[in-house]
Amino acid sequence: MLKLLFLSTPVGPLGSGMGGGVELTLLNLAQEMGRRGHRVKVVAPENSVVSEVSCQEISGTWQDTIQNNHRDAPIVLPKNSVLGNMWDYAGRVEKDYDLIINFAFDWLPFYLTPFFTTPIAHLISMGSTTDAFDEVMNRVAKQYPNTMGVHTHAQGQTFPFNDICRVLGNGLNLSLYNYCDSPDNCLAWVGRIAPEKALEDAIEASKIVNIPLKIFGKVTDEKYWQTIRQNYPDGSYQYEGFFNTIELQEKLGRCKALLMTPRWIEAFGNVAVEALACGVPVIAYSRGGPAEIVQHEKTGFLVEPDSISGLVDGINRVDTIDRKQCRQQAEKEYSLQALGERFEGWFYELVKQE
Ligand code: HBI
Repeated sequence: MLKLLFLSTPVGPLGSGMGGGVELTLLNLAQEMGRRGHRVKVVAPENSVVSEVSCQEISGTWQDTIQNNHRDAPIVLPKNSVLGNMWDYAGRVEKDYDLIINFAFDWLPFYLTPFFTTPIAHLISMGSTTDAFDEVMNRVAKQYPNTMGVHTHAQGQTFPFNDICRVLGNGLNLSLYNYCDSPDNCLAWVGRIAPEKALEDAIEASKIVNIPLKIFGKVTDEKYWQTIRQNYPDGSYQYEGFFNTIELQEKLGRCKALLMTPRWIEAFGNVAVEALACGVPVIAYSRGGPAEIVQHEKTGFLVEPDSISGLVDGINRVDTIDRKQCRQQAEKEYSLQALGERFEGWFYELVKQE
């Protein structure tokens, strides 16, 4: 039995959707490790919503999301940083734990790693973003090999230390997702509404095939969303809003396909697995995480990145996909049991090494 301390992302409370995929990963992992008999404590910004797992809420100023930064952006910490406060807490209690797992994609947890005695495992939730951040991750990777966890090879390859990354995939609580065999005539797009997700491409493709697009997710970049609304005034798309997992899967399952149009290297792409779990084929740019999840022509289509016509071809062929194959792939590779197996093995290696 391991005593595990999970340090959350500082961009907002767990359950708010600000943290995108990493919120889901943290909560799924905490519950699965609990099921496996380990003791888990989550440290997260105040007003986090965490069920079945004990959570230490920390006050302070949220961290700005890092993905809009230029490569030469300096490291920024706001006054009364919640990230700093979370790690102050970790420093006070580290002796009570066998392993600390960091879920923040931020400079500070890496910089602090050598000052902690309890080993720290880093689950890296994005691809390389700024030089100053890469520098500190690289130093930790060299000094503590095997502590840098990534979701996919594509994500690992964006870092200078990709040869010593631990590739862990990801996983979901599939019991929350119901298989749907007969969809309505609509397409889905799911994700944080922000420039790096290139929602405009999905809207363009849905207009060409004349199939309505349903958009699910949190608007995390208001200016970008206004631009979309101005550029595409007519109703070929419907913004459904941000839903919790139970509501999302019910609506997503009723779609003919999920369109994934990432402009950036998606570290993983939880939404691809959520769609597969509901029997929904995924039509994705062959880039980043989704390219390692979708089985081309079996559970969806991988198309040339940034090619609207590629998306259109995929949509026109989507009825050739057997939706049951999608659910089966999710069960085989992305269940919580499969996720727990991979992470538990990693954790024991790190605790033994110590
Ligand atoms: N930005 N500064 C910062 N820290 C994070 O942990 C972070 C982020 N942006 C996005 C994000 N995490 C999550 O959406 C990941 O799932 C990508």
